[in-house]
Amino acid sequence: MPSSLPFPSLIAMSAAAAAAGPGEGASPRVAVVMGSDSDLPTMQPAVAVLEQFKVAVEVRVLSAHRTPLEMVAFAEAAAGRGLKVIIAGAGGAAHLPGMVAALTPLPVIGVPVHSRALSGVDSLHSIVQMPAGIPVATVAIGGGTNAGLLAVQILATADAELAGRLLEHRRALHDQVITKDQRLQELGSAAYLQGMGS
Ligand code: RP5
Repeated sequence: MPSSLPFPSLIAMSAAAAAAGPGEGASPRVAVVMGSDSDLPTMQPAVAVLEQFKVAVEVRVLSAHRTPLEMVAFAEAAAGRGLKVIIAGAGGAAHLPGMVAALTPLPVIGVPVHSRALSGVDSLHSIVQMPAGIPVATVAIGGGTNAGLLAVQILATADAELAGRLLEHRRALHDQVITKDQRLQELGSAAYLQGMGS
C-alpha cells in the first residue's frame, strides 16, 4: 500500500467486507432527484457510482416549478423514510436543490445541469449561492460522478464496509495514474500522445 494514499487508518478493513452488498430490497439510503427527465443523462453517473458502491438508491423526477407539491411531500418525508443523503440536479433557474434542502435536515448535494442558454452557469449560480442557513453542497456543472462519490463519503463516516470500498476506489485511482506516468516515461510524450489518439 503506497504511503501517499489518504485514509491510512482504513487499511485494515477487510476485502470481504468491501465485497458485501445492500441485499435484495434494501431501503434506499440515497435519493437522486432531478427537475426533468432531460436531466437524467447528467444524473445517471451519480446513480452509477452509488450502484457501484452497492448503495441502495431511488431516482425521481421532481420539479420545483412544475410539481412543487410533490417536491414538498418528498422532501418532508425523506428523513423519516430512512434516506440519509439527497442528490438534487436541476438546470436553468435551478431551485430544486435549495428548496429540497429547506424542507429536510438531510445533507443535500446539488448538481448544476448544463443549460442550453448559459451553459450551466445559471444552474451553478442558482444552486451554489445559497444564503447562510440552508446549505447545498454543490459540485461542478455536470458533476454527477462527484455527487455520487460525495454521498458515498458521507455514508461512509458511519459505515465501515463502505469506507473500505472507498479506500479500494482511491487505491485504483492512484494506481491508474502511476501506470500512466510509467508509460509516459517509457514511451516519451509524442508516442504516448499518438497512442491516446488510436
Ligand atoms: C429545470 O428545467 C430542469 O431541471 C431542467 O434542467 C430544465 C429544463 O427542463 P425541460 O424543459 O427539459 O423539461 O427545471
